[in-house]
Amino acid sequence: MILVTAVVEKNIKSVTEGTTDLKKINPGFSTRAIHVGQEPEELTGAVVPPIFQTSTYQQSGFAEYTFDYSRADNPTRKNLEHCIASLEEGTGAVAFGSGMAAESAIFSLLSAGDHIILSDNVYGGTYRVMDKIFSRFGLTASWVNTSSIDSIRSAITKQTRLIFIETPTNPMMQLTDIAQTAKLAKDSGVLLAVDNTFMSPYFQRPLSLDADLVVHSTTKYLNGHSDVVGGIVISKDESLLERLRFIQMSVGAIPGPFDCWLTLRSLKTLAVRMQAHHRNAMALAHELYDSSAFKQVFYPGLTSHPHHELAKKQQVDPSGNPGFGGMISVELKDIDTARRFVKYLHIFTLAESLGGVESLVCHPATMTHASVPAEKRLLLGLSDGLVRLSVGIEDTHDLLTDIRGALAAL
Ligand code: P1T
Repeated sequence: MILVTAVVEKNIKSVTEGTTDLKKINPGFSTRAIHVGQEPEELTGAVVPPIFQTSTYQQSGFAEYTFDYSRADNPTRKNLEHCIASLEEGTGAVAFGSGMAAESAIFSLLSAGDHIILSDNVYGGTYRVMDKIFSRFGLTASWVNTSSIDSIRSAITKQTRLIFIETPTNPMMQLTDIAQTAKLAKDSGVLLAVDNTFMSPYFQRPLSLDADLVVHSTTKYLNGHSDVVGGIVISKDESLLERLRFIQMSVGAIPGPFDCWLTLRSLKTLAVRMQAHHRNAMALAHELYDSSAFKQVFYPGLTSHPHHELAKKQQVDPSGNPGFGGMISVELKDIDTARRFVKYLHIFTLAESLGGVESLVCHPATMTHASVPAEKRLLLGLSDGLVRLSVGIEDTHDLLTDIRGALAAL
């Protein structure tokens, strides 16, 4: 029993303090994705750490414990937080039960009367939570085209505390210059948060460009298998992390241990998955661009994209090679043409969400962005003919055949 207790304590120590051996070799992205927070378990030698599927923990005396209650902390969740913090080049991360819960934690750092500047095109749920929930608690928001630094600058007021950007945006694929925005934020005493869901840390690391906070819907590329809903916030600022941990523990929007474990398992293949998403999306984007069926094709990897040069600089893999991810939006003539195009696809499944190994297709106006008022959608260029593709990692040839078949049937 004493031996078991000692081993368990050692395990907990490695969970809470991270891997010291790894630090010695300055490991690369995939090594960290596979090993940080995922050391073999010492009690049995299991190469894959077990799931700590427990709500509570035995305490050795009054207030004597390492873990006390799983809303406050859990070893499997901590492993996930360590791993993603390392991939995003942060010093810590705080995991949540969904991307929206993670974003809500960031907004909860603010107080009534504070002002936030947000990208005018964001995921519909981000618009909804600000417009319908946080506005009732006295936060004010300006929706700005953050691709223009001058527009951000002129929106800053004395009450501004946070700039929240999505880059590329969902679903219009517009980019914001993270380094330039971070400098403006620093000069103005304002925090910068970046929703990095579309790129994943494999293709974009905002903290290395001086952002204060990175947020993910881990539901998407980080988990990558369309079987978990989750979210996370990463930072290098210990005081922000402390406040976020307090919000995590107080509000309690936590992910369960099994979901954390599944996401950790998925992270091991993040690099190879992202390369495959990028490869397939590049092939499809060229095919779509060459077709006369589309009014516009939005993919930052195309030289025709207005932010292609910024994408080449800002969206790079850990070796510095540009990568543009797996998301493409296309504009068809109208909603009926969009409906027919989607109907003729066989491999792409009509569904919300993105970033999984399987290809999905979505109609933002009626699905992910239905909560954005129609006039606002049109101002963003988000027409009823817009279709969003989440390009999976199936065989490139099969995806091309699927697209060609749908175009021929149109
Ligand atoms: O669904 P959830 O895990 O709560 O994540 C919200 C969210 C946050 N940020 C971005 C950029 C997102 O795309 C999302 C969720 N998006 C979809 C469900 C979608 O199909 O676009």
